[in-house]
Amino acid sequence: MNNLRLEVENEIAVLTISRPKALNALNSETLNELNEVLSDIEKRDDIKVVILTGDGEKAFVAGADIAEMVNFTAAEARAFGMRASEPFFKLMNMRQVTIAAVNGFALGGGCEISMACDIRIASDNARFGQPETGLGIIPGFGGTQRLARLVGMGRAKEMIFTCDAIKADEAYRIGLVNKVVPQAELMDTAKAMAAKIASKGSYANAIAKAAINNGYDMDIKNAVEMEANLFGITCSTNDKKEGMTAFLEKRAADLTDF
Ligand code: DAK
Repeated sequence: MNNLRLEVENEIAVLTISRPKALNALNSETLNELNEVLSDIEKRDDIKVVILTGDGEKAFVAGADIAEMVNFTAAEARAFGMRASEPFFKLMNMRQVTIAAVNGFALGGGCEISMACDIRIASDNARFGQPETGLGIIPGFGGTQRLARLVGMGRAKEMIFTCDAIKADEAYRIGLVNKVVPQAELMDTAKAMAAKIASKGSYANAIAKAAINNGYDMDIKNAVEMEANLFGITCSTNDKKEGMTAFLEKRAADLTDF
C-alpha cells in the first residue's frame, strides 16, 4: 500500500492514512487501498477493533484530494463517489468496532470519514469542518446525512453553510466527538479504549453495532423487535454461556466468539 500503514497488535489494528505532502487528503488510490484493506480486516478473526488515524501531528485527513478533483467530469466525479462510498460503509458496518483517532484537521472528507467510524477521539489541536460549499460542491461522503444525525440539523446546517471549522472542545460540546485529549495522549487513549472493547464479547459487540446502526432509521416498535431478534441470536452463543456462568462462579469470563 502506498498511502496506508497497518499495524496489528493485541487484537487492535492501527490503520494510518499517510500522504503527508497533501495533509493525508483522500485521492482515488488511497480510497481503493482503504477499500481493500478494510475487506481484508473484516475477514480477520485476530482484529477486534480498528483505530483509524492520520500521519503526522497536523492533519487527520484534510479532505478529498482537491488537486485530483479539480478537473473531474461529471462521470469521473460519480465514479469517485461510488468508489468512496464503499470504504465509508465498510467502516460503518464492519463487524469490528472502528475508532477514529483524530490528530489534527478533519475537513470535508476527513470529517466525513471520522463520522463513518463508530467512535471519535480527538486531540486538542483537532479541527472539524465541512468546507465544501466554499469550493462550490456539497459534502458527498455522507456529510449532509451523518453530521445531522450526530449533532442535529441546526448545527449541521450551520457548519455546512458557513464552512467554519470548529475546535475539538466545541466538537465535544456538540456531541461530534466522544473525548478530547492532549495530542501526546491520543493514541494511548484510543488504544486503551480499543483494548477495553476488545476484552468484551466481540461477537456481541458486532451484533450490538448492527442493532444500533440498523435500528437508528427504523420506527421504535420495529427497531425494538429487531433488537429482540438479535438478542435471541446472542443467546445461542458460547460467549453467552461462558459470560453468565463466569459471573455466577465469580471468575473472569473467557469470551472467544467472533
Ligand atoms: N487536497 C489536496 N491537497 C491538499 C488538501 C486537499 N484537501 N489540503 C491540503 N493540501 C495540500 C496543500 O495544497 C499543500 O500542498 P503544497 O502547496 O505544499 O504542495 C499542503 O497540503 C499543505 O497545505 P497548506 O499549505 O494549505 O497548509 P496550511 O497549514 O496553510 O492549511 C488547511 C491547512 C488544512 C487549513 C488547508 O490546507 C486547507 O484548507 N485544505 C483544504 C481543506 C478542504 O477544503 N477540504 C475539503 C476538500 S473537499 C465526492 C464526495 C466527497 C468529496 C468529493 C467528491 N463525490 C461523491 C464525487 C469530498 C470533498 C472534500 O473533501
